[in-house]
Amino acid sequence: EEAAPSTTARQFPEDFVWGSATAAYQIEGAAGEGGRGVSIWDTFSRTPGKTLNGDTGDVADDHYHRWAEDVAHIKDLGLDAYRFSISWPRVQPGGSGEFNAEGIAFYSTLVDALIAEGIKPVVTLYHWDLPQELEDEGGWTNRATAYAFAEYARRMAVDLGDRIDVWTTLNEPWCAAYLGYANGEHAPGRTDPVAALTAAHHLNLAHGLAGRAIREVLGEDANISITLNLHVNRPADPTSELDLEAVRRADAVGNRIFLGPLLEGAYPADLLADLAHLTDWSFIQPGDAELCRVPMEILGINYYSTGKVRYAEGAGRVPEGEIATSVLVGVLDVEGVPVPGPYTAMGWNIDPSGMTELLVSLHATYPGQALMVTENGAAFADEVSADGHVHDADRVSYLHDHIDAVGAAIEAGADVRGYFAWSLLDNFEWSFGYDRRFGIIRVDYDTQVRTWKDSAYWYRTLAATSVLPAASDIRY
Ligand code: GBH
Repeated sequence: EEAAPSTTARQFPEDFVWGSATAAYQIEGAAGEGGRGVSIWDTFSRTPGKTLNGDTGDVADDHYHRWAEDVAHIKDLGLDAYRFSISWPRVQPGGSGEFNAEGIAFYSTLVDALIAEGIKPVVTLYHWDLPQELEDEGGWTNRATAYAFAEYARRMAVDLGDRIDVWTTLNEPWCAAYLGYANGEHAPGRTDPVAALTAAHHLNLAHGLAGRAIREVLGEDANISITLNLHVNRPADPTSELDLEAVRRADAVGNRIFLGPLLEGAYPADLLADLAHLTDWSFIQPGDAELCRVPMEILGINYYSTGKVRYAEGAGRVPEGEIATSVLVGVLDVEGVPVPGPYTAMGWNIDPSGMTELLVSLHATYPGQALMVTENGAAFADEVSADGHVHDADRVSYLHDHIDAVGAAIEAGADVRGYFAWSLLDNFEWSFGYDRRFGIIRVDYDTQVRTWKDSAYWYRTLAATSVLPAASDIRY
């Protein structure tokens, strides 16, 4: 499926949801305030050498104190929905036991303020900030963490109740498991492939248990969701059987390890076989895979770029005594190959056709499943011009072309309900700290002043009209 650049304008459905997204640790700051506990990202970012320039989320966008102004920006942008995450340690400092009324009140007030402005709250319960006390007990490698997560989710369903439009359990379990436990780039910074696979399973289980808990509290009215960063893996040589086999293996460990249990109630047999040299999978207990699946109203998709793999005899065989840090966790004879540009400031390639391909293929595999693009966006080397504006034409065209690709997927039959630009604000970009800016609104980290970039003005027009202009007709 090729998403050719549109030559005509594209009208999106009447009820299509236009939103923007953030995450708690990336924007809130106030790390030591309001009774918040310590998360693995506090620990990780405060450890020398883990983040660019030693940046931490201690202050971030100071959203904890400036939430009212931020809600006003969302309102002025005319967005239908706002996707944010709840910091688990802010509402339950130790990850189990006592809840923190002050933390819950913060989110309750935020939700009321959004609703008062007609903005739908789309909540993510876990965007990577695990309470440190749970990590001390093994984190996501510990099965008990999945059960603790379900109790936290249950409490949020009780306290925030029917005010929440979409309940997203987890953001990108791939990142939480593989970047956190296999390659060490994210908190908690572990490098152990079996730990990463164990974490992946416990995250799947956590979704299933939490989804059931929310359903028990709120009944059929609750919209349950999870957000996945699925990988569009292209073969280095599309005519090579071996490269296609490499794609199958990468797809199993990157995508189907989540899609299988979450949507089909079973782990793919080929995945279990591929990695049998590494693990006996005994952390998956009988009945678990079915437990991971709960009926989902929405499947959230975060899409940024595409990848390429090839068959490479010997790849993935790590010599005794060396540490395996590949995110192709345990996969043998497969290696990633460089993808042609253009690239964003993250070094990720810009390829809108992957968006269409992913949404259309999900629709083909899971025909009844409603989809939502819960993140898409780009970091570029933004600068403030002499006129005080940020003329981020590169971001406008990135957003335009990817939204166009979403439109192409809808045209091809995919049931895509909405699109959320990542991100509302420049923010703490994980191990890249404040060096990479994804916002449609610029944040001056000295003054905390928010300035709309051209992309924000452009996105406001789109949200107001639901008409995506032709590429040749972009104005702002
Ligand atoms: C999301 O992660 C996060 O949900 C969000 O918090 C974050 O700020 C945002 O994206 C921007 O990073 O390494 O060249 O193979 C996205 C994570 C991005 C990880 C694409 C895998 C593949 C590019 N993914 N990446 S490459």
